[in-house]
Amino acid sequence: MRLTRYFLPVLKETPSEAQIASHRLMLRAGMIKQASAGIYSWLPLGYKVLKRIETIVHEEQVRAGHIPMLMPTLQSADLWRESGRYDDYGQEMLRITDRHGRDMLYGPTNEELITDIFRAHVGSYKDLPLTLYHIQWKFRDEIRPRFGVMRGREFLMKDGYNFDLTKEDALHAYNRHLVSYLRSYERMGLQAIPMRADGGPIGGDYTHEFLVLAETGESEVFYDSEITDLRFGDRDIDYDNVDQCQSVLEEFTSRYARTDETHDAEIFAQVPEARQRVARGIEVGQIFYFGTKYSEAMGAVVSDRDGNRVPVHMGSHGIGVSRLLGAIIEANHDDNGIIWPEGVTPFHCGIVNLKQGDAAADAACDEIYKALSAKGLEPLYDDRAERAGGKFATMDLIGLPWRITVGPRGLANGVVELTSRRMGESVEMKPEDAIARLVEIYAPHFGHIQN
Ligand code: P5A
Repeated sequence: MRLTRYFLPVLKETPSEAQIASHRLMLRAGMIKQASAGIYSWLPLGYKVLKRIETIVHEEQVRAGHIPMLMPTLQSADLWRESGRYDDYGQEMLRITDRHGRDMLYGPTNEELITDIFRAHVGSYKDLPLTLYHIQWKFRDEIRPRFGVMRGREFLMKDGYNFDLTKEDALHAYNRHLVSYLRSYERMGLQAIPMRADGGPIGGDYTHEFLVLAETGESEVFYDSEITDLRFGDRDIDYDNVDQCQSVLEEFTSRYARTDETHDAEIFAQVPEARQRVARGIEVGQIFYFGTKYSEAMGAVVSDRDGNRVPVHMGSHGIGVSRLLGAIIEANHDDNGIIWPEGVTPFHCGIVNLKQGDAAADAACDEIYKALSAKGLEPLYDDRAERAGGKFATMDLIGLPWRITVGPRGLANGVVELTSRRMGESVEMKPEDAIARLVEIYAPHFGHIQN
């Protein structure tokens, strides 16, 4: 993409309404624009990152054997009356009446709708196990929407629902989700720690939240510092292997890690004092096992091996897709702007032309642009007739991890500069070497980029 043809409305001033870095930087980098309280338009740069995150989530869910689909945002109140949640959900639910006087609502979550789909089409244990998911907008009329996309009213969530014959099978589904979430967050360059939590309005007493440690996080968390040494890494996992998934769960949840909702001072005191940590975190996901809560209320039953009709065991599992942009920025920025992890960056590298209009510099930039594109990399070429300082400031603000700087003086020696946004280091090299280096860096993150 050439910057002169793109839509990147960066702001010079720091917006006064933004209290935390991620909100400030998303507004300044022209990623989002508030439409009304807690509701945002996703401008091209923000939309690009949102899609990157969605892609990672999709890939990891499909890898775990879960099936993508799409349910609507608007739901009928009748289903929620069946589960008993229509009254329970309170003012967080946005209620709408259609022209025929029917009660509708903008879905805050989809347990009822998916259970209705299940009961209409599945009647036998032979069709189980089944896990369906979608990535869809939700609405929760939060009393205090704040921090930009972090606590929105309209927000994008990946929500998945498992249906199993037995509690044992449903717990395997729970473990599968835990593993796939660990993989997903690491691909986004994040460490998200599973912590024992509370079921809230979703229900169930077996639930973990995934928290990214950050001073600006809304949740208070208590943990054993050893947990921060754990990495999922690139280990191979067989999602059908019950023991393997269970052992990952045990590895990642055996040390003390709880949110304030379930914190127990007595148990925490047993953690060696030097390893006790009290901090804040951003909740980027939550998984639940709630048994037959919805299947009993809504008649989602199957016949088991003996022909008995039994309610299915269920769980639901959510990732805060839009909130993740905020969480990633909170964990990856400096005074000059965002520093995207390679796995989610909107463009793979910036090209800065130090002397726009100089025939050799323009030609070299065009060539580098073409060569990068041919390898499947997406560059953002700053081809504006601006001073170098302004171009660098924009690149730093929008946070592309790598920048190629092209100028007449370097070209005279056959070199350009490759700069790491995170390390701040610049290395002079031949253009083809810079391109080869970027291919090497990005190939592990994007399957289509290869030498
Ligand atoms: C699990 C999937 C559920 O709703 N039902 C379907 C279950 N869980 S949850 O924990 O309430 O939400 C899942 C994730 O969504 C994100 N989230 C939000 N993101 C932005 N703004 C909000 N107001 C908001 N509320 C929830 C969180 O990341 C949460 O973990």
